[in-house]
Amino acid sequence: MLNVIIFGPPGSGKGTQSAQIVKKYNLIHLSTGDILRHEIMEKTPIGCVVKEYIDNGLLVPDEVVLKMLYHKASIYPKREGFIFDGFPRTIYQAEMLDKMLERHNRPIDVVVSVEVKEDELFKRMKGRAVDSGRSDDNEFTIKKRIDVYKEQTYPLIDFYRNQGKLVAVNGMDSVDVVFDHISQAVDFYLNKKNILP
Ligand code: B4P
Repeated sequence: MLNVIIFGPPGSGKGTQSAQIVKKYNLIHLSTGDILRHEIMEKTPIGCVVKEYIDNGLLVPDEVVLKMLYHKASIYPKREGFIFDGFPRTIYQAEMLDKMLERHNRPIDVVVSVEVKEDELFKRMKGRAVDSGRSDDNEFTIKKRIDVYKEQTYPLIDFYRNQGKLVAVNGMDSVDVVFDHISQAVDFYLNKKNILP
């Protein structure tokens, strides 16, 4: 069993890479961005609350995200491993995730940090805006999301480096090449820990 976090700034390709990682390692994909967008699309009470945060490029409050995440994670059988995509995004979320996983004796194995330069992030998200229909893919919100990332999410790099779980991969290459980098990093951890994929 394997628990992976895919980490990186907005537009770094977390969602894109997660789609391939889940297939190769047979993991459950938990994307807080996807879960939140689903709530908005369904116009649920939570969706109505979170829409304003997302449209303004802000993080949704920790308690809302944590409640949704716990609920989603509890649906799956205990033997499955997860890839956490876009979560955690604050130190508090990371601490709460560690606590939740400790209770089930299934800690995070590896945190893959996908590194992409800022001008490339803008380029990708503006490119995606053309057909994503995402209300947060516009110039003002993209800039805000990157600022929020630097302030609230980037500190997680040290949090996981101190746990000895962080591995950085170059996210500037093509989707397939980035996936190769990630696979090598995950396989290295699997071998080190003697875990079968
Ligand atoms: P997310 O859904 O996580 O959005 P993201 O960071 O932009 O996505 P990602 O990095 O996955 O980019 P993608 O693969 O699509 O979050 C959205 C919002 O939800 C947040 O701003 C926040 O408000 C809220 N939220 C989510 N989680 C939260 C949490 N835990 N706490 C609080 N709030 C939370 O890639 C982007 C583009 O690049 C795509 O068009 C893709 O095709 C392209 N691309 C990918 N890889 C490429 C490559 N190698 N080369 C060229 N293009 C590439």
